[in-house]
Amino acid sequence: VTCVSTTAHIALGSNLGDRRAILTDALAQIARLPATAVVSVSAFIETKPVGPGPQGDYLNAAAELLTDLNAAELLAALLAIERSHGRDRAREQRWGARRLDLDLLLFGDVVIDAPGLTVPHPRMHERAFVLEPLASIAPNAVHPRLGISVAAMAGVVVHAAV
Ligand code: PH2
Ligand code: MG
Ligand code: MG
Repeated sequence: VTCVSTTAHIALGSNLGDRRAILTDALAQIARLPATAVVSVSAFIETKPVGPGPQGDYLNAAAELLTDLNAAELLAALLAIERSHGRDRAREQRWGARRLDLDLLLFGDVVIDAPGLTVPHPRMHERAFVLEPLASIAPNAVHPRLGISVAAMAGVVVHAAV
């Protein structure tokens, strides 16, 4: 069998419960997925909530994976891990508090526009809480739609926020 592994990048976030334990556990679950390895993980950073308030501060992180799953399979596995932490999308507010959020940011240089699966993540380039941890582990990863690196995107967002 020939396996062509893809480098994928994900964002992790939590602002309910024992945030550090939840993110650590989610990373262990991702490492146990079939045909998937966790290559690197950023520091966990404390961030102010973006979205409807009041809600608690987030712990955010980014990770680099190597996987033989396709993008749809990887996303389905990430959503199953969210559910295993008690997340119920039907009962929560958009951008509201959550125990665990796992977002698929980049999947190699793949571009997908399907219902429920947009890759690269449609808002990653405007979110410092995504770009800052991502830039620490994958500064040279390139956004295949925008054609610019993660480091460049992070710099633009930091300057826009000042
Ligand atoms: N996620 C959201 C909405 N707002 N704010 C921060 N700081 N971190 C997040 O991960 C986050 C958010 C929706 O997924
Ligand atoms: Mg999400
Ligand atoms: Mg999110």
